[in-house]
Amino acid sequence: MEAFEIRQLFKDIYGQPELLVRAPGRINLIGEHTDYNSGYVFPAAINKETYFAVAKNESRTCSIYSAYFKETVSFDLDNLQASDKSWANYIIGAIDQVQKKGYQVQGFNCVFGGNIPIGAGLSSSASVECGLIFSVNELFVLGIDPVEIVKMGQKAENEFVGVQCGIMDQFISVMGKKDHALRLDCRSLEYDHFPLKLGDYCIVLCNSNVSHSLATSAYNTRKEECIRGVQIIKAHYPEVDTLRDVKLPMLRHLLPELGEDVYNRCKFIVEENERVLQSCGQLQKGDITGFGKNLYASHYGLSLEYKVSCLELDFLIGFTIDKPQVAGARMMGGGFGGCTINIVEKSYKEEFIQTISEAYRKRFDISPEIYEVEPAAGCSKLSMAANLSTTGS
Ligand code: GAF
Repeated sequence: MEAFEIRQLFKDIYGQPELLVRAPGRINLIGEHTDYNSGYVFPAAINKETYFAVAKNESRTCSIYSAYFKETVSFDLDNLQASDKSWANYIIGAIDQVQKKGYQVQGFNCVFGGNIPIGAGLSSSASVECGLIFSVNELFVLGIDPVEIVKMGQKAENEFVGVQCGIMDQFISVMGKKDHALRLDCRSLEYDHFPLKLGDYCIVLCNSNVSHSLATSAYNTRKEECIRGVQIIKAHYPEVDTLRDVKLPMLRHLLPELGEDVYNRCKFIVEENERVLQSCGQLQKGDITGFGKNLYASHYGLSLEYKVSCLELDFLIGFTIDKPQVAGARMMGGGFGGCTINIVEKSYKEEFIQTISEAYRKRFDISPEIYEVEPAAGCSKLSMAANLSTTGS
């Protein structure tokens, strides 16, 4: 759904909205699973977004209609409880954080929905958490600064939803910049925007349309394995606080103590951090070939060492390998399903979409969805004017 449709739905259900907000999903160029290891990530906000229409209702109750799920949930601000509708916990968890930080919120009505495919690994959940906090911040003039919105969104997911995610998705949903990617140091939260200029190439996402049930539990397990790795390494190198501080030679001689699985997880993170830094330099120089090689190296690591890929994602990447018009590709996000990101020559795009779709359908009997995306701005207010066709500027 588009912004004007969300605004219309609000009018139909609740009357005139006071405010319209957009909150983008994201891609991640490179730097996977590094965020919760205090490392580097290189995401971009995209022109797939969730829209919020909101208005105060002069009560202590919030009524929220999700156009993604076609359901309404109401809750009492003085008695927040987890909902049995999982989508609602992203909203309730976000309000919970705002109140816990001492900000005064009153009752409001909200309709939200948009065009981020759910479960595709494009961070629809971060867009919902951050978009909602951004909306109440505007509606009640709370004065929450953008990085605080990011942290509250992440905490909502950690505490209310129960996914121990890092900060990347929320950070980019709030701090994204049109036509730019963002390199984030997840330890200091220092960041730089990089113009995302790919020359003759474009970004094509292939949604595997699978979402394996392992995703959440394996995500939390990977985080625990990294923590275990750091504990062992720190006993030998007290200066190490996170995997960000580790160099490969330190790891090698600890292999027997770490065990093969934890060693592989740590090795992947150390190398992935290095790849992020290299990739930023390569994109600045217009070295798409070098950048593409790093994407493939990232995928191999995610698949063979970090073990968060799956048959379907490996197939989609395997399909691209002998195609000279694809500079690089890899699975994107938490893993076990969702999208791959592909850097494809513009002139080959249509043929790529057709051939990869056919091959995937033939192999798995599933139709992939393909999206071409552009880097967009982070959360922002939209004008209430009648014509809401373009966003993300
Ligand atoms: C998910 C998480 F939400 C992020 O924090 C990040 O860890 C990502 O998986 C993997 O890089 O999107």
